[in-house]
Parts: sequence; structure tokens; C-alpha cells
Amino acid sequence: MTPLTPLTALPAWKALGEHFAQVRGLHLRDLFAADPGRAGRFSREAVGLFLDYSKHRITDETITLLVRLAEESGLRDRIDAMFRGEKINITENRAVLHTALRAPRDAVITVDGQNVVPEVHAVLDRMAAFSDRIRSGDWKGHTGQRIRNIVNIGIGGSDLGPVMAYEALRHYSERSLTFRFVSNVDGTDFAEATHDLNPAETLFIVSSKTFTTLETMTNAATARNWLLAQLTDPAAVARHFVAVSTNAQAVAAFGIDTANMFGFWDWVGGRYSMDSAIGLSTMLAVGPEGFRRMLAGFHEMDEHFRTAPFAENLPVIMGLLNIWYTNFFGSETVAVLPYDQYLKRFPAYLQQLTMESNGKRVTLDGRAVTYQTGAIFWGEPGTNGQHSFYQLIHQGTKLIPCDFLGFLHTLNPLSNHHDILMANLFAQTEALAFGKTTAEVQAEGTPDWLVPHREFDGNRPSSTLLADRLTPEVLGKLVALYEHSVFTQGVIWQVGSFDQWGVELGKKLAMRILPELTDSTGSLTHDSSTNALIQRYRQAR
Ligand code: G6Q
Repeated sequence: MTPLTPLTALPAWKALGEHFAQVRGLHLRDLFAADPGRAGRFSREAVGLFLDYSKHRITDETITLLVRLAEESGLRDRIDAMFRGEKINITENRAVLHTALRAPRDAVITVDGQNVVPEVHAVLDRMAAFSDRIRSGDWKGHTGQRIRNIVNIGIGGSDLGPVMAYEALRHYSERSLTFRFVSNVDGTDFAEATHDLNPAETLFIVSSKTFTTLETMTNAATARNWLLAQLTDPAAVARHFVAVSTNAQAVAAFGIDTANMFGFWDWVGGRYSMDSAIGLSTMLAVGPEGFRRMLAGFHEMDEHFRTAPFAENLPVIMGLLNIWYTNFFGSETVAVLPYDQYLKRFPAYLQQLTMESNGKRVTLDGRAVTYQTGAIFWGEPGTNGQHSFYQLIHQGTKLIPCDFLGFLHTLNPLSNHHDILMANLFAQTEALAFGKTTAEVQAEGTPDWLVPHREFDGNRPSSTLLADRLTPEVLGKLVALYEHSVFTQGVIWQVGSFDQWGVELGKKLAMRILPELTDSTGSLTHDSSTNALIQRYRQAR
């Protein structure tokens, strides 16, 4: 490709460096005190999500320069290219069209001259028909019993989205069905997920884009053995297994009827696939209507991202703030803190989305970057995290920007639980920003020697994202918000956010050692550490 102007040579980047030197010492206490309108100026509402980013170490000038950086980085063109279906995943020569998965029926999006939207909806319709049959009990297992358990077998992008969405939308799920998710090749995962299930009532969804992933294929084979150990007749497989894949040949070779296969396309990346047939377990849980509502939420955020001016654009603002902390303050991580138990797997989901996408050290035109890229994302639901790692965020030596997520209404109104939950969320953002001064600690009668331990310097930045309540639509909007924030950052860092060569490597590495574990006579040619570890394992086998 034609060489890109290096990020560090862009005028806005240089201006941001100079600006940073001027504002790095500013304290949020002073910024708020000097400007009563700050909260209003640094907050935006779009598609039902409210983002307060006033508790960030920014001024108007910071936002102006960050937006200019987005413009100079060509973000507008890159957004348009993605939505148009151009092959922006250049290292794999693929389009990047998760946005097509939630496009309305009448949209037209072409890849290689073909409108992909009808295919997307054809698969959604087949998924819906299948989901209705399972949920109504019309689809029977091999012995005539209805299906009561759904086990999704998949890993990485074929697991994290489905499990996160199932947990997030559990309130809307069909409670007569039991859902389990098996991902790890550690046999414990399969054993524990199935130990109380009746094979005659169990449906396995083998979810794998490639249908070659070792973990998933191993678990799928074990599932087939588990089923046939009780049902004995190989014909049972057709009633108890369906596949989600792009690889029909491998699905057939496994013994799954391709009539029971739900396809998707190479332009859907694994970590962007929860809206494709990979979301079949989600649809089985919440029903076709619930799934479509989730897709509608994704689409609303897509349209916001595609059309809103950068300074009003929630994913762009969030992405730019991450650039500000990663590249200027030198922050290494972002904490994602959902104050909602249903979002307990959201941080794990985001880890893959963010870190697999932007954990890159080479630009699209093949140069080693000279700046930091992809931050480390992590987190836990509040208030649980408050009783563990928040200590380090409040008083440690690291600057950790936080994303607080909360809802105005709870789905489970039990006495005053929700008020307590939200009071904690608001209090944490306040304490992080403003801290507690020496004078305040002294005024509490604290002995002098204890004062340094009890004071909080504050000035610790956070975003607060609020929505009315956690619905399928809102989940879609939240996920799309982060997807597009990741895209924004990838464009600015000039990295390819849609490949994952590190994951591919992991898929190959173990294949060399696996036969060495079982053949105890073969000579070992690794380093002395690896050789000795393998020897020890061989002896114990
Ligand atoms: C996602 C990654 C990776 C992938 C898994 C499973 O973007 O590529 O997490 O989803 O390795 O791959 P399969 O779906 O092909 O089994």
C-alpha cells in the first residue's frame, strides 16, 4: 500500500504533545471549580446512551486537538470504506462488514459485486425458524423428548460474544431452557458443563468459523461420544448437533447434516461475530424477536458512528480519550466497571474485542510503531470490584482511566438495592476525580502520622455511561459503541485491527508438542527448560 504519513508527523499529534505539557498538571478539582458548566459541556447523549466525560483530564482545547487528530488520520474515509465493504482488512484481503450483519432488510452492501444483505437475512430467517422449533418443543431429540439444554461449543470469538450476550440478556431468556458454554480444551469444562444434563434432551451447537480449531473440534468429538454413549444410534447426531461455520465441507465431515448448518462469511471477524449465526445460542435464549431488537440497537449505534460529527460521536470520543491517556499520559490499562450483574462477562468480552484488535506493533504499511498501541482492558462488575482492586485505582501509582456503566432502572427491583448500587457508582467517580485533601483528612481528627495514608490525591479520570435499562437494544448499542471505539483507535494508530496472527500462531504451536507428549521414546530438541517439562509430564503419564 502507499506509505502513510506517520502518526507522529501529523500536525495535530505534535500540537497534542505541546498541549499535554501545558495541561498535565491541571487538577479536576480546579477544572470543575473554574467552570460550573463543565459537566454539561463534556457530556453527550445519542441513541439512548448518555456519556459523561467531564471527569477526564481534558480542556476544550484537548477535544479540539483530538478531533483534529481523527480528521488528519483520515477517520472519515476509513469509516466510509468499512461501511462500503472495501477490503480494509488488508493482511487477510477481506472486507470488514459486521455492520452488514445488523443492516435492515432493504439495505444494499456489496462485496465483490454482490449484495450481501439478502444472504444475511436469509440466515437470520433460518435461525429464527430453528429457534422457534426448539423453543416451542416442535424439534424433538432422537428419542422423541423435547430439547431442554443447549450447549454451545466454541472458543474465542465463537464463545465470548455468545456467553456475554446470554448472561447480559438472561432476564429476557426462556427459563425452561438451560444454557451452557464449553470453550476450554481442559476436559473439566466439558465434564462440568454436562454432568447434570440428559443427552436425550441436549442440543449441541458447534460454533467455529473455520471448523478446524483444535479445542472446539476436540470438545465436539467428546460431545458426540457423550451423546452416543447413551443414545447409541449414530443417527441421533443429526437431532442433537447443529453447526455454525463458514466451512460446510468440514461440518459434513464431522457428521453434522449441512441442512442443520448456519453459515456466515469471511468478512465477519471472530470477535465481531456475535450478530451472525454465532449468536444462535443468544437467539435460542431470547427468541428471534429479542435477537432482532439487539441487532436494531447495534444498527442504531452504527448509524450514529457513521454520520455524527466527531465531536458529537460517542465511539469517536471514547476512542480519542483512550488515545489521550495511552499516548500522552502513558496509561497502560483501561478498567471497565459495569454496575450491573448481568454484564459480568462484558469486561472479558471487551478484552478480546480491544486487545485482539489493537494489540499490534506494526502499521498497515509495515513499519514498526514508535508509540504505544492497544491498552490492556480489564474489569469486574461494581460493586464487587470496589472491595478488591479499586484500592490501586484510588491510591496506587498507576493512572487507570475507568469506564463506569450503569442503568437508571434495574430489571430486578428489590427493596433499595438499585439506589445503593448507583450511589456507589456515582460516589466512586466523584472520589476518583476529587480525592480527599490533607485538610479534609485533618479536619476529621486524623492524627498527623496517619494523614498521608488517608489522603487521596484524586485527579483520576473516568467516563460514566448511563442508559435507561438493560434491554436487547441497549446491549447492541453498548457493544457497537466499543467496536467503533476500537476502530477509531486502530485507525489513529494505523494498525490493522482485523487480523490476529498471534492467535493463529497459538493454534499451531501446541501441534508440535502434542505428539511428543504421547510418544515417550522420541528425542526432544527444544530448549532445556521445555525438554525437562515435557519429560516430567511423560514420566507422570
Ligand atoms: C477472533 C479470533 C479467535 C477465533 C477463535 C475461534 O477474532 O480469530 O478468537 O474466534 O480462535 O475460531 P473458530 O471460530 O474458527 O473456531
